[in-house]
Amino acid sequence: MVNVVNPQDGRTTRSRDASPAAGETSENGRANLPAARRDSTFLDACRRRPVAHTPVWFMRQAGRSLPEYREARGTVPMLEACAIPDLIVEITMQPVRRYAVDAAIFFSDIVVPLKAIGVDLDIKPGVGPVIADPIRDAAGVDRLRLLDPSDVPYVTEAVGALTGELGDLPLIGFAGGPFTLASYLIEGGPSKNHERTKAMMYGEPELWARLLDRLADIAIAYLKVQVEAGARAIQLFDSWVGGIAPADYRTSVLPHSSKIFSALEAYDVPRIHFGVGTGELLGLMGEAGADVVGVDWRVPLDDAVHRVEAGKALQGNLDPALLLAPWEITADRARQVLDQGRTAEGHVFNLGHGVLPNTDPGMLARLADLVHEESTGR
Ligand code: 1CP
Repeated sequence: MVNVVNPQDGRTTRSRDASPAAGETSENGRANLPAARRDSTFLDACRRRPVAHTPVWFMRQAGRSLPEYREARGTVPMLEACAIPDLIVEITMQPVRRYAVDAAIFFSDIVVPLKAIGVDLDIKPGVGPVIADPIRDAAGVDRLRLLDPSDVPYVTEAVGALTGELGDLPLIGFAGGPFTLASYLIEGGPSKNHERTKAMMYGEPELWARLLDRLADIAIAYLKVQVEAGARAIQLFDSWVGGIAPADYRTSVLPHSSKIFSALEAYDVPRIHFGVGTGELLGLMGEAGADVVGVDWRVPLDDAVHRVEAGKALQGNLDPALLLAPWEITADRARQVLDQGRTAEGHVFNLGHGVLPNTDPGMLARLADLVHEESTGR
């Protein structure tokens, strides 16, 4: 990969070059080091090391708002697309070609490992994951078997191919957090209040713990597949866990998230943890074992710093809806996020949640450039 400056607008994009093969020496004289030893501002910021500029990537940068995504997907159903290595590679690469992002996120979905172990589910367009036979009792929990790497050969293949395509740019692997996956499985689909989920958490704590423990084991196996195939960071998306109180998080979720982060510790890849509306949980999410705590747009980063224990980097947190406002407003708010991020031991710029489907990709391109320009040398 090389950075190419467009003479018309001065923006930097990446282009695929003939990257040197393993063992050869690259243009800048550096030996073509094994992935784990190459430079990356993203990995450095996650590890709270000094960086030349603030790294940036966008949650849900792949898919959603890109016309070339819709073209590549065509009529292929989402879950089928997630099992076709060439398509996964293409869609993962699309935002990397457009934006000067410092990391790629693997194109998949949090329910892919559940589908792979035989859960009857679908991703319905405009809705999200829908489960045919929701889990409401011990028999349902027992039907969730563990994930074996041979269940997801397309993930291993796509991650492997991507690490070649991406060169120095790190690939982020991901999994769904235990509360969020439990919610889809118990409710049977997307839910506003997570009523049955919380009823099980409060009313049947042993069953709940068994379910979350099983989901943690599945997440561990799924994340290991991605890291062993070449992913250089992982993110645990517990998107909907912000719906519970800190005391319940501590007793009913944290032990399971902790299990996931501990199981990944030996791989020495940065572990990022994110959820929406988790202002009251940020400290606990760090305590669970994340190296980087993702912050949504509701809590300023200079406030989040005080909610999270020392020794953690922060990721976030521009409101994705700001990308629908005039550029100067977006730019001002992005500068604010950068300023607030400077109070953290490490800062990875991101949105406060995923890219909204109506976002103009041109705005994301400008935002990635602004983050680099405004943070260089500061
Ligand atoms: O950048 C990327 O888009 C990478 C791929 C990616 C990721 C990281 C997809 C593709 N999904 C996810 C994670 C994911 N999936 C999360 C966590 C992140 C977040 O909070 O946004 C969640 C909660 C899901 C579940 C899910 N899958 C939803 C949300 C439904 C709800 O409860 O509101 C939806 C709509 C999906 C479908 C889906 N996943 C991904 C895409 C591109 C789509 C749309 C499917 C389509 O185009 O038909």
